[in-house]
Amino acid sequence: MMELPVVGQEQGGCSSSGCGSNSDQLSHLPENIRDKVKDHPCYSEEAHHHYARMHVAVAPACNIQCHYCNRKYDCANESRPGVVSELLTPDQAVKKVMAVAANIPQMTVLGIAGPGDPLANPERTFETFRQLTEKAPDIKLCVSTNGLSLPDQVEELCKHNIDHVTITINCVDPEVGAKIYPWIFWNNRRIKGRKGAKILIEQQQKGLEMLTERGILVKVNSVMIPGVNDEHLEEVSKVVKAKGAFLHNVMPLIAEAEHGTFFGVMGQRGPTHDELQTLQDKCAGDMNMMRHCRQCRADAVGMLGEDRGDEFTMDKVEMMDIDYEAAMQKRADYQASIEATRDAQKNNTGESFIALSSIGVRKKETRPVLMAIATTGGGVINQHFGHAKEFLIYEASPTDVRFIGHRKVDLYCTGGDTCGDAETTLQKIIRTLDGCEAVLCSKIGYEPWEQLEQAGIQPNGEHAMEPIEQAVAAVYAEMIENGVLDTPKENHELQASA
Ligand code: CLF
Ligand code: SF4
Repeated sequence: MMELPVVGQEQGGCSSSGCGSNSDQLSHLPENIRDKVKDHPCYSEEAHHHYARMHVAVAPACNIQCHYCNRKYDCANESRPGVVSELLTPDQAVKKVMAVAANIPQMTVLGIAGPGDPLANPERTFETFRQLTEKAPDIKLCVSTNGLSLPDQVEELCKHNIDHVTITINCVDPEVGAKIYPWIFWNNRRIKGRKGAKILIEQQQKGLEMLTERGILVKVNSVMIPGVNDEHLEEVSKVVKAKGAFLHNVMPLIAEAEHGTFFGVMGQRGPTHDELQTLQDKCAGDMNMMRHCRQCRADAVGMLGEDRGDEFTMDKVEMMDIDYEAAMQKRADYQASIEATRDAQKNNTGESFIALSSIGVRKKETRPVLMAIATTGGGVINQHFGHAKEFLIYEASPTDVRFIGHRKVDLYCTGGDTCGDAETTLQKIIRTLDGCEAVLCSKIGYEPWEQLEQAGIQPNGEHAMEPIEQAVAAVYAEMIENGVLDTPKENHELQASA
């Protein structure tokens, strides 16, 4: 009997990025690299279920203009790069990091990502890193840049033991670049159009090479802009991979007129879920892909997908009385318990695949299924449907279960008297979950259950507290056994809505 692969043994772009599995996808990496990524919520998809990151907004200036950015715009409901609420000095930033470290023991990474470009503000950025290396050596340091001044800063980055650098590379062709970057500020001059884009691209590529030569892990972020660089990003992926980038994160453009960005005002659309996934899959042939990015604010705090920034405004931080010694012990204990959970989950993952593979051998041609998962973290299904602000999307097939992204939704259950609105909100959620055939959560009310079912999405609350991939595999096996997948998906939806 042919054995089907257990999750994580599949080959492909996601395997070493950590995308797609609770099993040990990092196992093939050399130990020194594995150590650098295993607790980093952005560099390892599996780690993002367990560990948190925070950003400190110490870098106000930027040396380029992107058509998707307006740094003057500041809205508490925003969730996109280049938006910030509270600019900090390096001293304030360090205080804030220590306060968060004491209160969120799973916070393992401190990133500087704005609100401008961290390397266009080298004094503020490196002073923050210098103090943190001294005061919080257990926290990994991370930086994200547009790359224009990167080659000049590589040695300084090395001095501060920074193992993770993100470069946003949207193109390797200046013609494409001229449509994204109206100007750059270079050698005290504003350089516009193609000429500016060419310099930016050269600096990005040079910086990438210098970092990888020095063993620093480079993640490349690319914003997918339909009609502008979408068809070009496969080429970008190939080029950056050839130069040693560790991970590629293709993110959707977020552009709304009210943001006041050029693209927003001009009505440039972002990609659909399907367009994004298709491009990520194409790039994955050449590159490890990140698919769990939440396009964080420059002052984000907490697990990816949650923002606890309001708990740590500077006025609140100043009032906190923290016993750092006790806090550091608490961090160590908490992280040890996370590791025990992760180990247990890795050991468990294979079990459901034994069941799945015995069915899959018979039904090798069975179509894949998308499932939406409600979780607050920990790698398990532990959230009430009505409390979910986002759903993780997994694809189950006869050969594996893989994470493919997340979808944000409005909260269905807001409590109080707002339930009059619930029907509309529920309809929006159902639209957002388009393409999914099951939703797995810890609990769900009668009304949403009924409406989801009518829309062809089967609610399932039977796998509460189970590891996500194990549960997805089990539900997929049940669907095969019950003949649900014998009906083509389209017909199934038609029947459901009839
Ligand atoms: Fe921050 Fe970026 Fe470091 Fe992560 S975020 S500087 S690598 S610690 Fe992560 Fe946020 Fe996506 Fe960035 S989810 S926007 S990829
Ligand atoms: Fe905005 Fe960042 Fe672009 Fe600068 S590099 S314009 S801060 S998105």
